Amino acid sequence: MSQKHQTLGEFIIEHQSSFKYTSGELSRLINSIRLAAKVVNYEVNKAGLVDILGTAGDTNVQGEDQQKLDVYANEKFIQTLVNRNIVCGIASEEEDSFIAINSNDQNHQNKYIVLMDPLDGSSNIDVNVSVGTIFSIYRRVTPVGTPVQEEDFLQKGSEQVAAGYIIYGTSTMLVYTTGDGVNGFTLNPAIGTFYLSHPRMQFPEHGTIYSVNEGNYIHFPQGIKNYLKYCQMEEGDRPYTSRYIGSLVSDFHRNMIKGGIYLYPTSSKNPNGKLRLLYECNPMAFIAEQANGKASDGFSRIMDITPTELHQRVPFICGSSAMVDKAEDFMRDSQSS
Ligand code: P6P
Repeated sequence: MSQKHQTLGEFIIEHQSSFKYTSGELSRLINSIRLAAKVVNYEVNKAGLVDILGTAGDTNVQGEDQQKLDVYANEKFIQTLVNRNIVCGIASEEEDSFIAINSNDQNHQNKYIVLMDPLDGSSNIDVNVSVGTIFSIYRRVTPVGTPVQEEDFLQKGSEQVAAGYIIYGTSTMLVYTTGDGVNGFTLNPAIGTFYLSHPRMQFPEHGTIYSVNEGNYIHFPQGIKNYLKYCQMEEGDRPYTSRYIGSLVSDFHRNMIKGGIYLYPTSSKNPNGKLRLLYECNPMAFIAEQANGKASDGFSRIMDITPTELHQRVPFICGSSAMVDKAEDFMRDSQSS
């Protein structure tokens, strides 16, 4: 089949044989994420037209104001995954603890769990800037047919079987990997179908864009300060361009296409960084590595970190491999000096 007109559904069927596990269930899981993405996309795209803007009057476990669309997206993804009886557990940025599904049903043979940030960058909603959904999929490690346990969710990122994001931007795209490269699908809203628009996405090994909230500069570790000064120095292909949207999915997506690096370091305000390991950093790291990029905490591979808690935060440096290597060099040099 001609790749350029392939739909997401056709792609999933054509490639499920390349997935090392029994892929029927995973295919159904990706399809259910596709459905939820279309439902959320519809609301995100009309957010300015109905009274769905503003906060939901509550805060999540992160202590952040929950935007109504945060709550809506969280509910839609959970509802879709539960109703289609595909997973045995869900963890979400918007849920204090993980959700065990059908845990009292001994016949419950589902083996996949999903971790997600249902609407990342939601502070951008009210100002009409692109936001995204991030998801991460694992096989459970506790016995099938028993209620999921926290250890099912506290697996290293290297154990992920699939990861992806939906970016609700000038167009809506679903970008995901099952460990055999990264492919991007663009939604045709007129017919509600995702088409393969970006086959085998790859980070350029080097780029000239850096994405960081420079307002936190004085709070950064010295190694990060030194790297940013390196980016701004007049030499060779530098100074680089600074581009920061405040939405991880959007900055990551642009950097993967054009080449670049995203940094959310530790700071005195965020001593462990701000981004969450399980449902932001690990899925984006899996995608980055599958696209020949890199993802680090400044010293070591993100996907090698052994998680200790559901909402744990880590420093995050991700993007073109040569740029991540350079940032790590500055971090190591600063540590040894
Ligand atoms: P700051 C959104 O809240 C998010 O998790 C990422 O999507 C984004 O890159 C970052 O935080 C923005 O954080 O502190 O720069 O506003």
